[in-house]
Amino acid sequence: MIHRWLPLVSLVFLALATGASAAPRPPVVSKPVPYDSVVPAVASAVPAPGVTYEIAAATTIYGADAGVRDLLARQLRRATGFTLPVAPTPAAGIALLLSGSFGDEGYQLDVTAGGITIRASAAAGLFNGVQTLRQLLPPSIEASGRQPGPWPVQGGRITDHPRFAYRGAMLDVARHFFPVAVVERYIDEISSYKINHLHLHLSDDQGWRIAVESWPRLATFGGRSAVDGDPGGYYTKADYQAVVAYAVARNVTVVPEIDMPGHVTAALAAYPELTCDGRSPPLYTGTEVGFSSLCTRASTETFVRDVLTELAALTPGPYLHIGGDETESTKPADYAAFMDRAQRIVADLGKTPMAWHEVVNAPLQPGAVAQYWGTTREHPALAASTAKVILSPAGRAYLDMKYDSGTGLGATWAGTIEADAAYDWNPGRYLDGVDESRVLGVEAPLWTETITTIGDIEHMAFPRLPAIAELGWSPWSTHDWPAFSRRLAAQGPRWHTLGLDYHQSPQVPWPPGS
Ligand code: IFG
Repeated sequence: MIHRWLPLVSLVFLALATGASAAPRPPVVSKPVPYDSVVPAVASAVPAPGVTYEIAAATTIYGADAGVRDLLARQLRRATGFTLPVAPTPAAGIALLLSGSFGDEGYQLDVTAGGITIRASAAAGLFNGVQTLRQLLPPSIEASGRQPGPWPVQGGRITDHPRFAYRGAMLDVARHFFPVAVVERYIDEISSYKINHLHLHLSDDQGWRIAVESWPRLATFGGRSAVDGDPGGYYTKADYQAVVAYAVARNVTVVPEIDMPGHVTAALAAYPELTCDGRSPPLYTGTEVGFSSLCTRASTETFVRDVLTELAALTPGPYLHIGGDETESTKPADYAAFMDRAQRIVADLGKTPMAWHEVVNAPLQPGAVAQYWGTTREHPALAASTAKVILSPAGRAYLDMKYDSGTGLGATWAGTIEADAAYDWNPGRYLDGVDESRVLGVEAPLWTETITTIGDIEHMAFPRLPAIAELGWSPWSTHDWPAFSRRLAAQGPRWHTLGLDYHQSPQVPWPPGS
């Protein structure tokens, strides 16, 4: 039998003897990423065919704004392994310049064979330009360790700016608590798609998540519970300040929410004086809504003022969100009086009140913002009000809705939302009687009744959060599902490299390596 193998064996020896190796390894040619792969779609892109700049060992990153400059250097050093020194004054390589008039968050990105320049009027614009630049590099740039490269960037010019000023993501840290590190990773992920607000839902029936010195049991007792009896927790002031600092460095404004007068069982369990009958309910670990209410009497106002005063002092952003949703256990007249007073307290603290859209059933403070979460395209009271509007239509933007009937996590009360449904709506013309001029922007809430890990968060947020990010940033003229699905596909290898556990939507032509 061995005779049958002789020819093969001799062939192998012959090959080895003559040094003939396997087929030559194809050269690693990283074609530059095309400009139309970027999410959100940019306002204007003029590629220069055949022109590329290659980030290499000699590249320096320079610019006066050390924040964005040093953040970019850290991000690029990891995967390239290059030193990438930073400098405050011009040098060869990547320039981040504060010059010109590009609006609050706009930028201009120029790539020539000699270097890359990002110009902006403010650091926010430089940050946004850097997010675009990251997407113009090969997906392996997102790796946490050194990759072979090369690191070409398509030559040309991108001029870009947002359609809406408010592009938000909400994380419900009350139903389930998430440590600072998880919130910071989520900030990394949302800010890479130019989302610039993180709304933290800090209190609800199932838990109180922020330390309040004047009412300590809110967190120390009210923070013990979570849905299904899962581990509770809360942010100390230092924790919250760390999240805020991390967010600010990535052009993200934190919007804290204390949900009132409903969704308050954790607070009532901590302080019986907040109830009308003086008897605290037990801590709650279920998932019902609408059954709790603060006792809306004068003494409760002290509680509201104390809590919001401490929260305002920790929050550099302009908004305090006071909730106001699902108050079936509060009499309408009491609700109106309570929300009127709470908004005045927010305004007295120099902040702008934000609330769920039910707030239009109360007198509105000038400048108050209503967050629409309905499932229809009309809300007459909201249309008739003076409120500015943030759009979070539950059937489009609620990331806790299942993708389809096969999704393990999430709910279906507002329907199922696949990638195309998250994308195919126009925030500028969504609500009857609400003109685009009243629309501050969009926000994608992630409620966490069924969400317990960063993997769960990422599975529900990706690919739908980038869809909401594009609706908030890109000109409506770029709105096109087939093109967007290809742009989403280009994100797949990046998310794979990041170890981000996204939903491989069957609607998206994911490439190999996704
Ligand atoms: N509605 C409740 C949330 C949450 C959500 C889950 C709002 C404003 C259902 N209120 O959405 O607390 O339970 O999808």
